[in-house]
Amino acid sequence: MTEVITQTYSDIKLLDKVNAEGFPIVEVPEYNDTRTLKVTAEDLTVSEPVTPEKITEKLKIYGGCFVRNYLPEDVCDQILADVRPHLDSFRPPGDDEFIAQTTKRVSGTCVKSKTAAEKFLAHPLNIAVSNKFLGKENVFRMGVDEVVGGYSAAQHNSCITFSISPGSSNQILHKDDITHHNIKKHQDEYTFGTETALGTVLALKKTTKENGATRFIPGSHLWDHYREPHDEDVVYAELEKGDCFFMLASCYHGGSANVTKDEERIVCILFMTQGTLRQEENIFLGTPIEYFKSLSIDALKALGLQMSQPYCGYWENFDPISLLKPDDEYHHPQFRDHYRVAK
Ligand SMILES: O=C(O)CCC(=O)C(=O)O
Ligand SMILES: [Fe+2]
Repeated sequence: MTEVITQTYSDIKLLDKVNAEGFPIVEVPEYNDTRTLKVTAEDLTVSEPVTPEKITEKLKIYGGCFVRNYLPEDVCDQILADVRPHLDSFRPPGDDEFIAQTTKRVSGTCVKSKTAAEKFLAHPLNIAVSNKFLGKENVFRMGVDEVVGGYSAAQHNSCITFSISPGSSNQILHKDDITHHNIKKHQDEYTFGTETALGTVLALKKTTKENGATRFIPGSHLWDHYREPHDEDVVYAELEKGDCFFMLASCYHGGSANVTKDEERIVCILFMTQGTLRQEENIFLGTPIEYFKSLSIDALKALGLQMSQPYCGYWENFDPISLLKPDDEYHHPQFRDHYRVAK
C-alpha cells in the first residue's frame, strides 16, 4: 500500500552522500536571518506587580520571561517530596541521543503530585498567559440563521520533573513544539496563533549555570524553521527555589551540563497546549486497561496508542503499545529518518 502523506514540510535536498556513520547528508533551505538578541536576565524579568499582560509582552519579544517568587518554597518542597519516590525508581527509556541517560525524568507530575496540579498547573498566571497564546475563540454558522461562539481553553500537555546529576553534559538544543510538527516561517514581529505549546519551568531547588540550568535562545521563536541554534546565543534560566521561567515552545532550549561535584539540578517543566489538540472522544478515561491489551497492534495504533513521531503521546516515557503488548515484536522509533546537515 502506498503511504499517503497529506501535510509535509521537508524541502531538504539529499546530496547522495553518507557520512562515516552512514547517515545521509542533506542540504537545508537557506534562511537568510542572522538576528541575535543580546539580553540579560534582568531584561527578561517582569517587575512587580506581575500581571499576565507584562509576561505576554516579554514572551512576544524574547520568547522567554522570568517571574521571581512564583510559588512559595513549601509548595516546591511538597512537589519534590511527591515525585522523589518516582525519581528514585526511574527507568531510563533506552538509548536516545536526546534523552541523556544521566537525567531522570518523572513524567505525569500533575497526577503524581496533587500540589503540582493545584498550585503549579492551576496557577492563575499560567492559565491567563497560556490562554492568551493557546486559547481559541471562534464563531461557527449553524444552519441558516444561527451563528454560535465557542471558546477552547489551553490544556495540560505535559509536566515532567527533571533531575540532572553531576557529570551530565549539555542536552542538544531543540524546540518542544516538534511534537506538534509546528513549522514556523521567519517573523519580524510575533504573530498570535502560531504557538502550539507554552512552558513554565519551576525551580524545585536553586538552579545555576553550573548545575545545569535550562538554557534558551532569546528571540528564536521568530526564526525560520531551518535556522541553526548555537550555544553562544543562549541565556541560562538561573532560578532560586520557587522562581519560574515562562517559555514559548517554539524557542530553542535544552537542559545543560552539570559541572558541580554534588548538586542535583531539579526543575519541574509544565507545558500547556491548545485545547483542540486532542481526540474528540475521551475513550481512555474509565476504559479498563485489559480492553486495550486485548486489541491488535493495528487497532491500538489507529486508536492513537502508538506515539506520534516525535515524542507525542508517551506514557511513563515509553510508547504505550510496548507497555500494552510487552510480548509482541514492536519497535517504534522517535524519528523515521535521521540525516546530517552538510557544512
Ligand atoms: O532539563 C531541562 O532543563 C530541559 C529539558 C528539556 O528541554 C526536554 O527534555 O525537552
Ligand atoms: Fe525541551
